[in-house]
Amino acid sequence: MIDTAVEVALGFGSNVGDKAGFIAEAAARLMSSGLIHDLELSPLYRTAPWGYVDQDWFVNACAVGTTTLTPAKLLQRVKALEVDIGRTSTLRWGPRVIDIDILYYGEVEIATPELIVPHRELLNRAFVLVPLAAIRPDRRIGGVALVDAIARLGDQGVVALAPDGPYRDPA
Ligand code: PH2
Ligand code: MG
Ligand code: MG
Repeated sequence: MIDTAVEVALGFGSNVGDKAGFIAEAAARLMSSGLIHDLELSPLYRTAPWGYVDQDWFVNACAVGTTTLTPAKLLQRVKALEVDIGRTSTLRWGPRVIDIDILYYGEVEIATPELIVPHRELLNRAFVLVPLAAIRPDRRIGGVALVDAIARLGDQGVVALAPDGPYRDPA
């Protein structure tokens, strides 16, 4: 625990099963378990798979809130939540029920084998930048405005989803 709450940003991704539902569940459980307070969830986006492209499309979103957990403790709790929600795959960049990444933790910079914040690829991935900029349009990372980072990227296939679908996979 730390004395003063810190603003953190989390990135969510899912490309298996009820993608949007898993993200909603993650956000709800982050709040109900007291890991994150005053959580704001971004809109949901349908995104083309990045890295390993031969897999289903993703739903991505970001959330911002506050925490009193240390970065290491937050990471530990977030990883446990991924497993609780049903994450089993360990294939790097492969299909996953839920991925929850710490994008930034206040202005803190951390580089340990377990955790790098700000997230190493934050400024390069539209599926993270676009949802994050939707809720934190003025945020800068390493001196770079999120909106400028987005403008530098080409089209990475990130499309906002209407709140009531058509994003749910057919049953
Ligand atoms: N996550 C990955 C690898 N590739 N592609 C998209 N579109 N969205 C993701 O969340 C994602 C990905 C590894 O974390
Ligand atoms: Mg992850
Ligand atoms: Mg990830």
